[in-house]
Amino acid sequence: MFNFFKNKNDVNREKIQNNSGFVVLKSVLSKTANSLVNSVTNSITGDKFVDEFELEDIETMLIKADLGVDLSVEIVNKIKDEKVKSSQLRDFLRKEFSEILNVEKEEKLSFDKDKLNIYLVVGVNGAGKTTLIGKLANKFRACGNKVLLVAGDTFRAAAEEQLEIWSKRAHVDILREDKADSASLAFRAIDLARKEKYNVVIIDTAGRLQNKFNLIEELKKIKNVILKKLDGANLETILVLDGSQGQNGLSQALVFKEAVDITSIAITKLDGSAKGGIIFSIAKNLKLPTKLIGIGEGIEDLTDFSKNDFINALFD
Ligand SMILES: Nc1nc2c(ncn2[C@@H]2O[C@H](COP(=O)(O)OP(=O)(O)OP(=O)(O)O)[C@@H](O)[C@H]2O)c(=O)[nH]1
Ligand SMILES: [Mg+2]
Repeated sequence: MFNFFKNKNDVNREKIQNNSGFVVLKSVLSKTANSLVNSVTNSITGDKFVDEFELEDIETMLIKADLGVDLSVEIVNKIKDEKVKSSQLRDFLRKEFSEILNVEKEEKLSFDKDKLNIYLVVGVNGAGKTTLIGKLANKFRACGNKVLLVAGDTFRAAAEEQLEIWSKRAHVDILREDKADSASLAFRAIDLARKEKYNVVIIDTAGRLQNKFNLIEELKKIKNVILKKLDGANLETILVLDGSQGQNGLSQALVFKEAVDITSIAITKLDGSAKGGIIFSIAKNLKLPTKLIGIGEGIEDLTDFSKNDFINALFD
Protein backbone atom coordinates (compact mmCIF):
# COMPACT_ATOMS: atom_id res chain seq x y z
CA MET A 1 0.00 0.00 0.00
CA PHE A 2 2.75 2.44 0.85
CA ASN A 3 4.72 1.90 -2.34
CA PHE A 4 3.74 4.95 -4.36
CA PHE A 5 6.09 7.47 -5.86
CA LYS A 6 9.22 5.45 -5.22
CA ASN A 7 12.35 5.47 -7.38
CA LYS A 8 14.99 2.72 -7.60
CA ASN A 9 17.06 4.08 -4.71
CA ASP A 10 13.97 4.17 -2.54
CA VAL A 11 13.25 0.57 -3.43
CA ASN A 12 16.80 -0.52 -2.54
CA ARG A 13 16.68 1.40 0.71
CA GLU A 14 13.36 -0.21 1.42
CA LYS A 15 14.78 -3.70 0.92
CA ILE A 16 17.30 -2.96 3.65
CA GLN A 17 14.61 -1.46 5.86
CA ASN A 18 12.33 -4.42 5.22
CA ASN A 19 15.08 -6.68 6.44
CA SER A 20 15.43 -4.75 9.65
CA GLY A 21 11.62 -4.49 9.67
CA PHE A 22 11.48 -8.28 9.81
CA VAL A 23 13.90 -8.32 12.73
CA VAL A 24 11.63 -5.85 14.53
CA LEU A 25 8.56 -7.94 13.73
CA LYS A 26 10.28 -11.07 15.04
CA SER A 27 11.13 -9.37 18.29
CA VAL A 28 7.61 -7.88 18.61
CA LEU A 29 6.10 -11.33 18.10
CA SER A 30 8.55 -13.24 20.30
CA LYS A 31 6.05 -13.69 23.15
CA THR A 32 3.33 -14.89 20.79
CA ALA A 33 5.85 -17.24 19.13
CA ASN A 34 6.74 -18.64 22.54
CA SER A 35 3.16 -19.17 23.66
CA LEU A 36 1.79 -20.44 20.37
CA VAL A 37 4.66 -22.41 18.83
CA ASN A 38 7.73 -22.93 21.01
CA SER A 39 5.85 -23.96 24.14
CA VAL A 40 4.17 -26.71 22.14
CA THR A 41 7.09 -27.94 20.07
CA ASN A 42 9.73 -27.72 22.81
CA SER A 43 7.71 -29.59 25.39
CA ILE A 44 6.99 -32.57 23.19
CA THR A 45 10.19 -34.28 22.11
CA GLY A 46 11.34 -37.59 20.66
CA ASP A 47 10.29 -39.24 17.43
CA LYS A 48 7.04 -41.01 18.23
CA PHE A 49 3.36 -40.36 17.56
CA VAL A 50 1.96 -37.66 19.84
CA ASP A 51 0.13 -39.52 22.64
CA GLU A 52 -3.18 -38.74 24.40
CA PHE A 53 -1.57 -36.92 27.34
CA GLU A 54 0.52 -34.81 25.04
CA LEU A 55 -2.53 -34.00 22.92
CA GLU A 56 -4.27 -32.69 26.02
CA ASP A 57 -1.23 -30.56 26.87
CA ILE A 58 -1.11 -29.17 23.35
CA GLU A 59 -4.79 -28.27 23.48
CA THR A 60 -4.29 -26.42 26.77
CA MET A 61 -1.29 -24.55 25.40
CA LEU A 62 -3.08 -23.49 22.21
CA ILE A 63 -6.12 -22.27 24.13
CA LYS A 64 -3.83 -20.33 26.48
CA ALA A 65 -2.19 -18.73 23.45
CA ASP A 66 -5.60 -17.29 22.50
CA LEU A 67 -6.26 -19.47 19.53
CA GLY A 68 -9.79 -20.09 20.82
CA VAL A 69 -11.27 -23.38 21.99
CA ASP A 70 -12.80 -24.51 18.67
CA LEU A 71 -9.69 -23.94 16.63
CA SER A 72 -7.45 -25.53 19.28
CA VAL A 73 -9.62 -28.65 19.42
CA GLU A 74 -9.69 -28.83 15.62
CA ILE A 75 -5.90 -28.70 15.40
CA VAL A 76 -5.42 -31.30 18.12
CA ASN A 77 -7.89 -33.64 16.38
CA LYS A 78 -5.92 -33.29 13.17
CA ILE A 79 -2.64 -34.11 14.94
CA LYS A 80 -4.31 -37.29 16.17
CA ASP A 81 -6.07 -38.24 12.92
CA GLU A 82 -3.06 -37.58 10.72
CA LYS A 83 -0.79 -39.47 13.14
CA VAL A 84 1.66 -36.60 13.45
CA LYS A 85 4.97 -37.47 15.13
CA SER A 86 6.49 -35.18 17.76
CA SER A 87 9.41 -34.41 15.45
CA GLN A 88 6.94 -33.25 12.78
CA LEU A 89 4.91 -30.99 15.05
CA ARG A 90 6.62 -27.73 14.12
CA ASP A 91 6.17 -28.29 10.37
CA PHE A 92 2.61 -29.45 10.93
CA LEU A 93 1.69 -26.30 12.88
CA ARG A 94 3.38 -24.12 10.29
CA LYS A 95 1.32 -25.71 7.51
CA GLU A 96 -1.92 -25.47 9.50
CA PHE A 97 -1.41 -21.83 10.47
CA SER A 98 -0.43 -20.93 6.89
CA GLU A 99 -3.62 -22.52 5.58
CA ILE A 100 -5.80 -20.74 8.13
CA LEU A 101 -4.39 -17.38 7.06
CA ASN A 102 -4.40 -18.36 3.39
CA VAL A 103 -0.82 -17.12 3.01
CA GLU A 104 -1.00 -17.46 -0.76
CA LYS A 105 -3.17 -14.36 -0.84
CA GLU A 106 -1.68 -11.26 0.81
CA GLU A 107 -4.36 -8.61 1.48
CA LYS A 108 -3.27 -4.99 1.75
CA LEU A 109 -5.31 -2.01 2.84
CA SER A 110 -7.01 -0.80 -0.33
CA PHE A 111 -5.96 2.50 -1.86
CA ASP A 112 -6.64 3.94 -5.29
CA LYS A 113 -4.51 6.92 -6.25
CA ASP A 114 -7.10 8.10 -8.77
CA LYS A 115 -9.93 8.19 -6.26
CA LEU A 116 -10.95 9.67 -2.96
CA ASN A 117 -10.01 7.12 -0.27
CA ILE A 118 -12.09 7.06 2.90
CA TYR A 119 -11.06 5.13 6.01
CA LEU A 120 -13.63 4.78 8.80
CA VAL A 121 -11.94 3.64 12.01
CA VAL A 122 -14.03 1.87 14.67
CA GLY A 123 -13.55 -0.19 17.82
CA VAL A 124 -14.04 -0.40 21.57
CA ASN A 125 -12.69 2.16 24.06
CA GLY A 126 -8.94 2.35 24.25
CA ALA A 127 -8.26 -0.13 21.43
CA GLY A 128 -5.81 2.28 19.80
CA LYS A 129 -7.99 3.92 17.10
CA THR A 130 -6.72 7.50 17.40
CA THR A 131 -3.09 6.40 17.61
CA LEU A 132 -3.51 4.21 14.55
CA ILE A 133 -5.05 7.13 12.65
CA GLY A 134 -2.05 9.33 13.48
CA LYS A 135 0.39 6.68 12.28
CA LEU A 136 -1.61 5.95 9.13
CA ALA A 137 -1.97 9.64 8.28
CA ASN A 138 1.78 10.07 8.60
CA LYS A 139 2.45 7.17 6.22
CA PHE A 140 -0.03 8.41 3.63
CA ARG A 141 1.30 11.96 3.83
CA ALA A 142 4.89 10.72 3.48
CA CYS A 143 3.86 8.99 0.24
CA GLY A 144 2.65 12.30 -1.19
CA ASN A 145 -1.06 12.16 -0.42
CA LYS A 146 -3.26 15.02 0.77
CA VAL A 147 -4.74 13.79 4.03
CA LEU A 148 -7.70 15.04 6.07
CA LEU A 149 -8.40 13.71 9.56
CA VAL A 150 -11.96 13.93 10.88
CA ALA A 151 -12.53 14.32 14.63
CA GLY A 152 -15.59 12.08 14.71
CA ASP A 153 -15.15 11.15 18.38
CA THR A 154 -17.45 13.87 19.66
CA PHE A 155 -18.22 11.85 22.77
CA ARG A 156 -15.12 11.58 24.96
CA ALA A 157 -13.73 14.73 26.52
CA ALA A 158 -10.41 15.73 24.94
CA ALA A 159 -10.72 13.20 22.11
CA GLU A 160 -10.63 15.94 19.47
CA GLU A 161 -7.55 17.54 21.06
CA GLN A 162 -5.84 14.17 21.00
CA LEU A 163 -6.51 13.80 17.28
CA GLU A 164 -5.36 17.35 16.70
CA ILE A 165 -2.03 16.56 18.36
CA TRP A 166 -1.65 13.57 16.02
CA SER A 167 -2.55 15.73 13.00
CA LYS A 168 0.31 18.08 13.91
CA ARG A 169 2.75 15.21 14.43
CA ALA A 170 1.78 13.75 11.05
CA HIS A 171 1.68 17.18 9.33
CA VAL A 172 -1.84 16.71 8.00
CA ASP A 173 -5.07 18.71 8.23
CA ILE A 174 -7.95 18.07 10.58
CA LEU A 175 -11.66 18.85 10.52
CA ARG A 176 -13.13 19.33 13.99
CA GLU A 177 -16.24 21.14 15.13
CA ASP A 178 -17.47 21.84 18.63
CA LYS A 179 -20.64 20.00 19.62
CA ALA A 180 -20.84 18.34 16.24
CA ASP A 181 -22.88 15.26 15.52
CA SER A 182 -20.43 12.67 14.19
CA ALA A 183 -22.56 11.59 11.21
CA SER A 184 -23.05 15.17 9.97
CA LEU A 185 -19.35 15.83 10.50
CA ALA A 186 -18.53 12.86 8.27
CA PHE A 187 -20.94 14.30 5.69
CA ARG A 188 -19.23 17.69 5.70
CA ALA A 189 -15.78 16.11 5.67
CA ILE A 190 -16.48 14.25 2.41
CA ASP A 191 -17.80 17.46 0.81
CA LEU A 192 -14.73 19.34 1.99
CA ALA A 193 -12.40 16.61 0.70
CA ARG A 194 -13.94 16.80 -2.77
CA LYS A 195 -13.85 20.59 -2.81
CA GLU A 196 -10.28 20.92 -1.53
CA LYS A 197 -8.92 17.87 -3.41
CA TYR A 198 -7.93 15.74 -0.44
CA ASN A 199 -7.43 12.15 -1.62
CA VAL A 200 -7.30 10.50 1.83
CA VAL A 201 -9.92 11.04 4.54
CA ILE A 202 -9.56 9.19 7.86
CA ILE A 203 -12.50 9.35 10.25
CA ASP A 204 -11.99 8.82 13.98
CA THR A 205 -14.97 7.58 16.01
CA ALA A 206 -15.78 7.30 19.70
CA GLY A 207 -14.84 4.06 21.41
CA ARG A 208 -17.93 1.96 22.04
CA LEU A 209 -18.51 -1.32 23.76
CA GLN A 210 -20.10 -3.88 21.51
CA ASN A 211 -23.05 -4.28 23.89
CA LYS A 212 -24.07 -0.60 23.85
CA PHE A 213 -27.00 -0.55 21.43
CA ASN A 214 -27.29 3.24 21.00
CA LEU A 215 -23.63 3.71 20.22
CA ILE A 216 -23.63 0.89 17.70
CA GLU A 217 -26.71 2.47 16.10
CA GLU A 218 -24.84 5.78 15.89
CA LEU A 219 -22.00 4.02 14.10
CA LYS A 220 -24.46 2.64 11.56
CA LYS A 221 -25.67 6.19 10.96
CA ILE A 222 -22.12 7.40 10.26
CA LYS A 223 -21.53 4.51 7.88
CA ASN A 224 -24.82 5.17 6.05
CA VAL A 225 -23.93 8.81 5.55
CA ILE A 226 -20.59 7.78 4.05
CA LEU A 227 -22.25 5.23 1.77
CA LYS A 228 -24.71 7.85 0.53
CA LYS A 229 -21.85 10.22 -0.29
CA LEU A 230 -19.56 7.53 -1.70
CA ASP A 231 -19.98 8.31 -5.39
CA GLY A 232 -17.17 5.99 -6.51
CA ALA A 233 -14.80 6.68 -3.59
CA ASN A 234 -12.75 3.82 -2.16
CA LEU A 235 -13.95 2.91 1.34
CA GLU A 236 -12.35 0.76 4.02
CA THR A 237 -14.00 0.25 7.40
CA ILE A 238 -11.22 -0.68 9.80
CA LEU A 239 -11.94 -2.41 13.09
CA VAL A 240 -9.16 -1.76 15.60
CA LEU A 241 -8.61 -4.55 18.13
CA ASP A 242 -6.30 -4.46 21.13
CA GLY A 243 -3.88 -7.35 20.57
CA SER A 244 -3.25 -7.71 24.28
CA GLN A 245 -6.91 -8.61 24.86
CA GLY A 246 -6.83 -11.89 22.95
CA GLN A 247 -10.13 -13.70 22.51
CA ASN A 248 -12.20 -10.68 23.61
CA GLY A 249 -11.45 -9.35 20.16
CA LEU A 250 -13.43 -12.13 18.53
CA SER A 251 -16.78 -11.21 20.08
CA GLN A 252 -16.12 -7.52 19.41
CA ALA A 253 -15.33 -8.25 15.78
CA LEU A 254 -18.53 -10.23 15.36
CA VAL A 255 -20.76 -7.37 16.57
CA PHE A 256 -18.95 -4.66 14.63
CA LYS A 257 -18.92 -6.82 11.50
CA GLU A 258 -22.69 -7.20 11.62
CA ALA A 259 -23.28 -3.51 12.37
CA VAL A 260 -21.01 -1.81 9.84
CA ASP A 261 -19.57 -4.42 7.50
CA ILE A 262 -15.92 -4.34 8.51
CA THR A 263 -13.48 -4.69 5.59
CA SER A 264 -10.23 -4.91 7.51
CA ILE A 265 -8.82 -5.52 10.96
CA ALA A 266 -5.97 -3.63 12.59
CA ILE A 267 -4.41 -5.33 15.61
CA THR A 268 -2.65 -2.90 17.94
CA LYS A 269 -0.35 -3.41 20.93
CA LEU A 270 1.14 -6.61 19.55
CA ASP A 271 4.41 -5.42 21.07
CA GLY A 272 4.81 -7.28 24.31
CA SER A 273 1.64 -9.33 23.81
CA ALA A 274 1.59 -13.13 23.92
CA LYS A 275 -1.91 -13.17 22.45
CA GLY A 276 -1.23 -12.74 18.75
CA GLY A 277 -3.00 -16.09 18.18
CA ILE A 278 -6.20 -14.03 17.92
CA ILE A 279 -5.24 -13.25 14.30
CA PHE A 280 -5.79 -16.92 13.38
CA SER A 281 -9.06 -17.04 15.27
CA ILE A 282 -10.37 -14.00 13.39
CA ALA A 283 -9.24 -15.29 10.01
CA LYS A 284 -10.78 -18.70 10.62
CA ASN A 285 -14.04 -17.76 12.33
CA LEU A 286 -14.93 -14.42 10.78
CA LYS A 287 -13.13 -14.52 7.45
CA LEU A 288 -11.91 -10.99 8.12
CA PRO A 289 -8.46 -10.01 6.89
CA THR A 290 -5.98 -8.41 9.25
CA LYS A 291 -4.29 -5.70 7.19
CA LEU A 292 -2.40 -3.54 9.69
CA ILE A 293 -0.55 -4.17 12.94
CA GLY A 294 0.44 -1.69 15.61
CA ILE A 295 3.77 -2.48 17.21
CA GLY A 296 4.36 0.42 19.57
CA GLU A 297 3.20 3.87 20.60
CA GLY A 298 5.40 5.89 18.23
CA ILE A 299 4.34 7.40 14.91
CA GLU A 300 6.42 4.88 12.93
CA ASP A 301 5.11 1.88 14.83
CA LEU A 302 2.59 0.72 12.27
CA THR A 303 3.14 -1.85 9.59
CA ASP A 304 1.23 -3.61 6.83
CA PHE A 305 0.31 -7.07 7.96
CA SER A 306 2.09 -9.61 5.75
CA LYS A 307 0.84 -13.14 6.30
CA ASN A 308 4.13 -14.63 5.12
CA ASP A 309 6.22 -12.43 7.38
CA PHE A 310 3.93 -13.21 10.29
CA ILE A 311 4.31 -16.97 9.80
CA ASN A 312 8.08 -16.65 9.27
CA ALA A 313 8.43 -14.50 12.38
CA LEU A 314 6.60 -17.12 14.45
CA PHE A 315 8.49 -20.15 13.12
CA ASP A 316 11.96 -19.15 11.86
N1 LIG B 1 2.28 -0.49 23.14
C1 LIG B 1 1.37 0.00 22.30
N2 LIG B 1 0.48 0.91 22.74
C2 LIG B 1 -0.43 1.40 21.86
C3 LIG B 1 -0.48 0.96 20.51
N3 LIG B 1 -1.50 1.61 19.90
C4 LIG B 1 -2.04 2.42 20.84
N4 LIG B 1 -1.43 2.29 22.02
C5 LIG B 1 -1.73 2.98 23.31
O1 LIG B 1 -3.04 2.64 23.70
C6 LIG B 1 -3.65 3.71 24.40
C7 LIG B 1 -5.01 4.03 23.80
O2 LIG B 1 -4.82 4.51 22.49
P1 LIG B 1 -5.86 5.44 21.74
O3 LIG B 1 -5.35 5.62 20.36
O4 LIG B 1 -6.18 6.64 22.53
O5 LIG B 1 -7.14 4.48 21.72
P2 LIG B 1 -8.62 4.81 21.22
O6 LIG B 1 -9.17 3.54 20.67
O7 LIG B 1 -8.62 5.99 20.33
O8 LIG B 1 -9.33 5.14 22.61
P3 LIG B 1 -10.75 5.89 22.84
O9 LIG B 1 -10.75 7.09 21.96
O10 LIG B 1 -10.76 6.21 24.29
O11 LIG B 1 -11.80 4.88 22.47
C8 LIG B 1 -2.67 4.88 24.29
O12 LIG B 1 -1.95 4.97 25.49
C9 LIG B 1 -1.76 4.48 23.14
O13 LIG B 1 -0.46 5.04 23.27
C10 LIG B 1 0.48 -0.04 20.07
O14 LIG B 1 0.51 -0.51 18.93
N5 LIG B 1 1.37 -0.47 21.02
MG1 LIG C 1 -9.71 7.72 20.34
